[in-house]
Amino acid sequence: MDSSKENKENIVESAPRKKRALSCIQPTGIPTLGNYLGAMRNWVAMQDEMDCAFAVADLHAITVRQEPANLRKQIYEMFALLLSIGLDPEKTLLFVQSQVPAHAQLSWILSCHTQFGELSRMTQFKDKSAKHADNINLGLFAYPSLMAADILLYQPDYVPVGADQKQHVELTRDIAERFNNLYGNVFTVPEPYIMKSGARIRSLQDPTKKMSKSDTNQNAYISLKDDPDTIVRKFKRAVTDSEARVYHGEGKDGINNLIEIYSSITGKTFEQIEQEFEGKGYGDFKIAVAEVVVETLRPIQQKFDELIQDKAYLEKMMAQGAERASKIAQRTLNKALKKTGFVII
Ligand code: ATP
Ligand code: LTN
Repeated sequence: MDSSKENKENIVESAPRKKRALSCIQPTGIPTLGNYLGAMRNWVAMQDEMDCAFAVADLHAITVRQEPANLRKQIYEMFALLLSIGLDPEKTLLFVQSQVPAHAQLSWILSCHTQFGELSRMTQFKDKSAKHADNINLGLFAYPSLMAADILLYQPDYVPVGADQKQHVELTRDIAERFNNLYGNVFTVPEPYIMKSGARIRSLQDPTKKMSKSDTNQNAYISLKDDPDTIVRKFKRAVTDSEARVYHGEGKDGINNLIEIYSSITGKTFEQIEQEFEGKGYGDFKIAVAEVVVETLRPIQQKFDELIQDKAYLEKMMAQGAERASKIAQRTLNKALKKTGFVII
């Protein structure tokens, strides 16, 4: 080996490796402001500092019944939205989960290392099985082991999610540690990465609940596709209290939520916001929150409207993502299969 090449390799060798991050979002509807502020916006911020991978978790979506044509439409839309919020496929791996078969394969192996008791404790399972009492299927129950496979295949250090997903990432850590203890080091044990601001945006109609895109009441959430008038109307109707003074305090869940949204977008502290709206009523405050949300969503919506027209481009980007993702995922899957005792040919 010539010495200059040797030198270069040494430099690469000694440079600390970039941290890795992975997260996914289900194509179960147009994301809400909660999804955006709690998760997606942070993904964009992370892509310059870390090696990132983000996926559309379409296999997860069928844990509740989906109409096939609608699911297909939502997969395209969610993929287009990932591009619209500013994720750059040159820097960041973007893909659709079902297009990388290793996810379902590793999920089976991990299922055999996940306990019934652990899965029974998952809040999302309890919530969703109460909501869909007529369809409590095996997939809904086993969902966290598929999520663990999504994560562990890519050996990430961090999983950037909203607060509601912390429990699933912790279970992923337990599964990874159990597997590593049994068979030797196969998986990186990842950490949940939850931002302080925006991690739990609440429903505009019932601020004790999280804002969710599958809420049956459309006034409860701001969809990333809502037009300015709709956004203003929904904020005007947001449930608050009867006190009419803007401050963050106990028993003021509705106003606390609006302050949280305003703070998370403008970067202002709660105190600065309280000062800004001193002597003003809830009406003025709601309009101000609506305005910053409208301006945040405007460029995303413009890009989305453009991209969603171009199916061929979206499919090309999906194919590129799936190819790159499969290479990484297959490497981890083979390692896990081999360590577990399977014959690799
Ligand atoms: P569904 O309503 O279909 O159950 P969801 O919106 O709760 O879906 P996902 O689409 O799978 O859930 O969530 C994608 C990401 O958005 C996750 O990281 C999740 O933690 C985050 N997230 C979801 N809801 C909120 C919220 N209200 N506030 C902050 N983050 C959220
Ligand atoms: N369970 C998540 C979506 C999801 C996910 C993942 C998040 C599926 N696979 C892997 C992070 C990493 C949800 O319901 N929000």
